[in-house]
Amino acid sequence: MLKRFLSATPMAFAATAVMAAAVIIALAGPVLAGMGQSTPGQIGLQLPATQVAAEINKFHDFVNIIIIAITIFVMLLMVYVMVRFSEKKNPTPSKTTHNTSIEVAWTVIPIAILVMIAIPSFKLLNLQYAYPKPDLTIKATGYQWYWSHEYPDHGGFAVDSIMLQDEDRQALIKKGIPAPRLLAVDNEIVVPVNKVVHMLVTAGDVIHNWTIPSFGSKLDAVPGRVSATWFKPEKEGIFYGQCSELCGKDHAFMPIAVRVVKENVFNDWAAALKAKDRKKAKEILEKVALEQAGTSKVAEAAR
Ligand SMILES: [Cu+2]
Repeated sequence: MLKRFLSATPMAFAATAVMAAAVIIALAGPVLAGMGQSTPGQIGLQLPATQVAAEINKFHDFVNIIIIAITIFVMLLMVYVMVRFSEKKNPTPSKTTHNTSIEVAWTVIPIAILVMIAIPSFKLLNLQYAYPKPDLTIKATGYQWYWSHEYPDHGGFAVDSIMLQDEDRQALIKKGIPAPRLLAVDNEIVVPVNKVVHMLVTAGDVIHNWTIPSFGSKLDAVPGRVSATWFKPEKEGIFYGQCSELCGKDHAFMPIAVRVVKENVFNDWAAALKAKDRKKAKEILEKVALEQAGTSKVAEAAR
């Protein structure tokens, strides 16, 4: 009996568990996720806009399938044992204390699962620390409670991003520019599409954290230390993040907004800021924001 139970039942359980896990991931993941910001009812990660974020999403789904499969497998096994080997159904219990093959299996299978997880995990780490040659470098400094972004290779101008209050958001929304609550800022960071951006991240007072989930970027901003990450956005649009290190009373109100635009638009914007023409830079951005809002509406309607 024990032999038959060991050979047939766990295999069937395992197969059911893996299939159920795969179905849950496939249904819940991409359907509810948003691009560049979270969406109501979202379950999965935000949709990726860089290769690193895409790999993080894949790795997350892969590990989730394993987790769900193991949970379902153990649960079914416990239910089976409780029913099949209850005192009523099995009045004289077996005196077995050792079973070499099952002991080998419960040692080898977990090791194999960990190796299966370790290989893509190290590959992903390697990609995150690859630092391809930069086309652009931006230095982000976190302050209580806003972000300042310097462009050292474009004349060193700086863009301070302060969260928009409701009145200013409504003014933008009236113009047709989306300005989500707790995410929209007065001065967005602008980067060209398909270019490698090196982010240098530091802080001026306490520890903050610079992050854009759709880029797969998250880095502590530590006073007196400069950390680095990189991203290469493959999609145009607006991508939001929020300070992710508890930094004081307005921690929840220092969002990060990165606008990814065509290279010529970026060049015009950077040239305007270099010439200290903030009004022109703002006009360029508003125009792009309107265009991008239009295309995302068209994309939504086509869905
Ligand atoms: Cu902060």
